[in-house]
Amino acid sequence: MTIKAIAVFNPDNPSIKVGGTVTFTQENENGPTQIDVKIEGLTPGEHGFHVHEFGDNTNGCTSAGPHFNPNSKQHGAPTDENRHAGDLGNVTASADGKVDTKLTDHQIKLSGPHSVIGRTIVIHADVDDLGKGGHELSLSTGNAGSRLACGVIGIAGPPEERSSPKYYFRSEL
Ligand SMILES: [Cu+2]
Ligand SMILES: [Zn+2]
Repeated sequence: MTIKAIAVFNPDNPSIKVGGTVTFTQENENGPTQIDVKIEGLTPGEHGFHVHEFGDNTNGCTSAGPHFNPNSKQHGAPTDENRHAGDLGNVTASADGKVDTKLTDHQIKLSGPHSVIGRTIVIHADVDDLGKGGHELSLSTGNAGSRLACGVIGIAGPPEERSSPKYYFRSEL
């Protein structure tokens, strides 16, 4: 049975107008998850992109905690065996600050004990060095800098309910 989940980004700092949506689709229990990423308001270039452990945004994106890491691994690239389950590497923003891309990942699950539903997806200010940068933070966070925006991953409603995607900026609420 196909499971769908969605996260809507809220900027961590209202002066930074980063918004967007991330949709997750897993067609069967043992298969990969498709991740459709649409973000705007970024600086051009690569930005670290991860699932963090907690679906808690009490203190903005900080309360989402560390990278989701149920298997006690080191930080790595999405293609590495030794990686946090939440490590999705980087997404690249175009010259006009937009990301519109699709990822496929085998460690992101929408069911079972390691499901990411109820956790938080985070987009960072800087590039994730994928554990290879030699910085003291490389093996824990990829040294990807501050958390620009984040959204709790929830169960998606029917597509017709969100046929015209809306980005929610705090300044508009
Ligand atoms: Cu992160
Ligand atoms: Zn990580």
